[in-house]
Amino acid sequence: MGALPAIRYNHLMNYVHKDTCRICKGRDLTRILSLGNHPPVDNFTDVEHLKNEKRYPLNVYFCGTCNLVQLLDVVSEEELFHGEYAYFSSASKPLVEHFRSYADDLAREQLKDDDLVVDIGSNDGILLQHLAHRYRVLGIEPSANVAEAARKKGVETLDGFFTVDMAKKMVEKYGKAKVVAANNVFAHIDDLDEIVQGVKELLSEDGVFVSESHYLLDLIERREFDTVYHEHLCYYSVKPLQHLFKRFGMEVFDVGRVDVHGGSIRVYVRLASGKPLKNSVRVLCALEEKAGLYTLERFSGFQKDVEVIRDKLVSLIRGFRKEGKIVTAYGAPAKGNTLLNFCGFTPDDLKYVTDTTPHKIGLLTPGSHIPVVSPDILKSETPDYILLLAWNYRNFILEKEKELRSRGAKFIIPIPEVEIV
Ligand code: DWN
Repeated sequence: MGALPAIRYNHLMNYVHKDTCRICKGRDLTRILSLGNHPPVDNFTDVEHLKNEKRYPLNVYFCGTCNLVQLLDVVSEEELFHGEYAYFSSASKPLVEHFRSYADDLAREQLKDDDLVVDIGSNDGILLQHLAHRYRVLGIEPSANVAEAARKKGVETLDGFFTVDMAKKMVEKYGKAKVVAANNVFAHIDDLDEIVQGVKELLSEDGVFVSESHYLLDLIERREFDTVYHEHLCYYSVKPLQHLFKRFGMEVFDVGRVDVHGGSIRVYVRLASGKPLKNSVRVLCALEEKAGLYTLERFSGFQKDVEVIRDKLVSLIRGFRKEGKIVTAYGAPAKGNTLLNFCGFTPDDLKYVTDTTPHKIGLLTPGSHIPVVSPDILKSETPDYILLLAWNYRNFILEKEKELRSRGAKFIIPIPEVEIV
């Protein structure tokens, strides 16, 4: 595993509370959401390990200086991304399609034959697999089991956490990279300075750093509170990212919104060049300003909004259970565990949760301890109600489960508002 960041962990609790902003190092930090104490959302467990389960504070803060929305309770990377990580990106077909299109974008816009493409936090090779036939590709993945899945697809993958030291060694061995990607990982990093310095080390003069993360504007506007969990240390908007990269002589030169993971933002970064930025940067910053993302007031009602969703879900599901109805859940995503634990659901509320990820099947959801089972059970059993935890794939799943719905099963959609379809 790569070097842990140089912050002290409480050896008993494996976490530390910071009191400075991750980007500007300021102290003007105000809590805007408190979800209670939660176990790491990807730490699916089993009966013999229940007693070892730890919970950590899950609170979101707003920085009054650079406006970064972030967690300050940092759980150690070892605890979160230990050897047996449960998340395989390719378990979700819509995500495979998204990254195929993403790879096509990079090939069309950024790459020429034999360029080196590096993906930090490459998971099971979901992006690089679509580029490996034409370019030199290199994944970096700290979770051994997931890295192995990438290698099986022919994607060369280095073990460990990305650091400046790793970048230097990579340049010696592979040369400079034309593209360095970091998708659904740049929001997971506590020591952003280390990563940005490493990216600068690795990138060629005309290289591009491209990163996709869940987008703060979607989170707030669609009340996607369940996307808050300890892996997600940052909830980005463009302005704080501009502040971060400017500190390293780099610039965000293009941005785009992408319809994945409940709404994400893709940013393109280069060495500061004096060349004009794409109009997209100005447009999105203006949209963020209009939406109030740079003011503390914008977040003042979020806690209440989230509690309304929780109370609706709890009364709905426990009402159905009182009527003797069978209620289950569909998809065991990381975010689903934030929702289950914030609602305080247990197997008395939800009989099981189905998931297509082989690694998760047979385990229990962290905190709520609901059994994860194969979707095959739905071929022979028709629950009365199914809580769609993987709501970000709503259309795909409702279409896929037409036959199940024709048997009378109804889906409860929790986000952006509670509805039954
Ligand atoms: O940062 C992260 C986000 C972006 O991705 C990672 N820490 C983990 C992951 O979050 P997630 O687990 O919420 O991602 P997904 O892709 O929303 O997870 C969907 C889950 O649902 C997977 O476990 C697969 C499952 N699934 C299913 O059972 N049936 C998915 C589909 C589409 C299905 O039809």
